[in-house]
Amino acid sequence: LALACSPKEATPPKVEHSLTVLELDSLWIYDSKDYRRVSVRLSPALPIEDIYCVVIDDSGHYQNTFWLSDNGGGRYLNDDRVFTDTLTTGDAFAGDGIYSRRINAGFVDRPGRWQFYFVANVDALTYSTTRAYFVVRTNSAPQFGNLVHPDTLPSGSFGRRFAVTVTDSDGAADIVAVQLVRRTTETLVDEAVYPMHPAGSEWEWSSRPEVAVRLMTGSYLLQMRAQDRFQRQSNGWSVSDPFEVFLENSPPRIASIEGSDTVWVAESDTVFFSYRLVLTDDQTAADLDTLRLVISDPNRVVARFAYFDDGTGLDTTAGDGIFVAGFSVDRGSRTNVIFTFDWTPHDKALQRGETVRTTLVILRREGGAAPLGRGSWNNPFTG
Ligand SMILES: [Ca+2]
Ligand SMILES: [Ca+2]
Ligand SMILES: [Ca+2]
Repeated sequence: LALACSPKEATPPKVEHSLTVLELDSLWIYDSKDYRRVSVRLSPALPIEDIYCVVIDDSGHYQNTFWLSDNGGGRYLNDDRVFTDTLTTGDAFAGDGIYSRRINAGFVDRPGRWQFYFVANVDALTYSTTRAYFVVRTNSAPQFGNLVHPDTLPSGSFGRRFAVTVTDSDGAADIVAVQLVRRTTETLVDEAVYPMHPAGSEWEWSSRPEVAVRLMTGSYLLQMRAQDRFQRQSNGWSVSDPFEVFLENSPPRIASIEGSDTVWVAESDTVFFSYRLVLTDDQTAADLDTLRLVISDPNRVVARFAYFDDGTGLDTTAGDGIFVAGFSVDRGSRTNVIFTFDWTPHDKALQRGETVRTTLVILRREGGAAPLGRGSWNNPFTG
């Protein structure tokens, strides 16, 4: 009796192992190529290499197998299943007893209710297992309901409401983005994209003057589009019927000009002076392009310049609608002649605003001595 008992007393106490599913979506979209992480914890942690998972359908038939690894996120090279991520297992820390694998929904050949059956080989004789159920289903694309939009966005209009109801039979939370898109009429290529915001059962967007930047006044084709989580994986969209909106863009105007109409120049001087112009546009300064200047004497055009609101030279700040034009004159400049300055603003649709005229007379401080010059418009520091 004593001999029969002794081997049993030498067996170490049995350690209970458990497998717990940490990460597993309950819902998978059939045919989705989006990788998701599946993780299980083996506790207590053991220095075993892998845990495998068997996928079984609702009739108990085997479908697939994949391996999970505690390798800290490196590649997993021991299987070549098309649905497993070949670049990383997705495991966060090596050796912590948590085994992970990134897989996509390609592990099943049809939608349905499935089961993951995880198995850890704790030692040659003991297995630890756990199972989890989940559903693989097809996706329903978002649907458009009532669509609200203005027929015209008048010049500079602000806060005109665009709204649409979007539903998804997979639940409202499945919708990840709704956008208003302006398209070119011929090709339906995106020209401009405006994210819409959820507001109750609708998604909405309010107009801003900048919408018509760079556009000639006219009819434009707009469309709303929505994307759910499944579509995001392939950058697919559900689109509404296109609709036309008349967008107005008026030319810019010159609000003010600061600068002298008379410049005094002494015989040995070079005199620098400048003009500061404030321009406004119904699409804000974002639509301002060039400010063009034509300088004439009573007989002919003597110079042409173009200025940009680009923050270079005398212009200290780009995009603020303020333009600065700088000049120099010296003893060679023509005196006692009325020069006209014709300032014309242009917007980014190359629409020309109204020309504003200023005049300039150059007077010599010491009279009589200097010869009449040819008249030169040096422009050493353009705005
Ligand atoms: Ca959906
Ligand atoms: Ca404009
Ligand atoms: Ca500026």
